Amino acid sequence: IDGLPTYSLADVSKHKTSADGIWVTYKNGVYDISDYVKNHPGGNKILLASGGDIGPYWDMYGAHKQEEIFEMLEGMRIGNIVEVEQRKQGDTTDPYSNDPKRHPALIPSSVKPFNAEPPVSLLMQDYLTPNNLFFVRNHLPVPDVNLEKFRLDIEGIGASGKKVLTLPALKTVFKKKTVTTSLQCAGNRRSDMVKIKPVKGLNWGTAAISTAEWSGASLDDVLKYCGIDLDKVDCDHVQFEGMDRGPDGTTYGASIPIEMARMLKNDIVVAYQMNGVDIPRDHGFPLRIIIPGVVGARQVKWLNKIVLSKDESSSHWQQRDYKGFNSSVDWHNVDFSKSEAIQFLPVQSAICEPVDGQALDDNEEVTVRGYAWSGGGRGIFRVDVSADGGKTWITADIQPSNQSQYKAWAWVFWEATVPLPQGSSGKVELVCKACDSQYNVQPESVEGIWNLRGCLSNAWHRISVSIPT
Ligand code: MTE
Ligand code: MO
Repeated sequence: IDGLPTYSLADVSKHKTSADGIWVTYKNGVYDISDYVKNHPGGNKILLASGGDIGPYWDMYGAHKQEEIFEMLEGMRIGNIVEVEQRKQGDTTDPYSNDPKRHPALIPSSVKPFNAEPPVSLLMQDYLTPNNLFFVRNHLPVPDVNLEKFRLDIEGIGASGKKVLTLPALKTVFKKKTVTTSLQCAGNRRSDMVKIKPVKGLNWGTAAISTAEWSGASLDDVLKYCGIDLDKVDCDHVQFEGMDRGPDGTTYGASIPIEMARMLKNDIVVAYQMNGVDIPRDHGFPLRIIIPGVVGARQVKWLNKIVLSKDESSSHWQQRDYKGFNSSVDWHNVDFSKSEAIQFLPVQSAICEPVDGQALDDNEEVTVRGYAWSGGGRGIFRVDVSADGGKTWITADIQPSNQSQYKAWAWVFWEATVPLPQGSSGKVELVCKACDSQYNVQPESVEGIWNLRGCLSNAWHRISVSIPT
């Protein structure tokens, strides 16, 4: 190890492709993995770290695999890192300078505010998405919350003045409630809609969806403690407000109708934990509301206020965004007051393996894997997969997920081995579609559901792969 040349992280970052050589770092070692990658083609996850540190990816390998990879790496060591690179000092004029560090595997669709999805190749690695790979959807800078001063206010109808709860009170006064739910952005799979006609919105692929186990106090318990009975209170909406602020001082906010709050009351959680640890800053530290089966936009992060009201949240995101329209409505004739806010999401599924554009090495059959989920607690009854663009179908095996079909808050993973059409010219279209426990199905084409914001993009998912001829 001594006597090997030294490199800067900037040097390493220039080696990301087979043309330039593929380098990675681990601790203070620099490794040239080009030959390894050449000899192990196809879906190599180590490639995600090209030009950078494989440390953040380490957890993805099993314990014995880690040792194997470490030994293998040592054989490819070409040098050492010398400098401890100075972290850039925060620019105080940039409202985003205090945003947290993110996992390098996340694929940003925008950086300020930060929005990113995990690579599809990692989405199904774990049923519960690891916190640092969970998709991130921020509209504003991540607030820096002072825990000493942090309070949750509960006000409005039935609250007889303002009630205030501290974080320690939320953790000790109430029974800890845990729910496993998938969160999906209304814009997941928007990139399929963009292919038809441009839309306004982040160009999400198929991974603006993730799943976690959320723990906290149940909303029902918190309201009861404040003297409010969800079943009797004479209000029409429950509003949630976040601590993230725009330049004009307005905060992120959303609301759900009171009837939804009643229907879901045992499962709405004022959450302080995500997968067993404090919620990370990007996902709402220290508190967020979790409303199972509902669109991501209502699951307010950095929650510091709950208001019982006759009115919906007046926030931009409740009133002038996250609503559906038909495909003839565009920006010149849209009237947001004429459409209902998106709440429960429709049935969805997507193929994660193989990935779009992948070259398969078999021309007999292909094993296809993906996720499926529906809103409103509707489970997944069936997922179908086709290797001929939707003419013939095979029913996939759904991995058991230990939830009732009528109270299924989290996604399912599925898998199907499908024979490949013979005599095809080398390109094959793989398609999947899911059916939920109310026999709702995904629409066949995206044309009929196109809308100006590119929301609710849930047509049959189609990918194209090539097969050896
Ligand atoms: N809450 C606040 N306070 N600010 C936000 O920007 N984004 C919403 C929702 N809650 C948002 C928020 C949207 S649109 C989505 S899809 C989810 O958070 C994303 O949650 P995640 O970043 O934990 O994946
Ligand atoms: Mo979203």
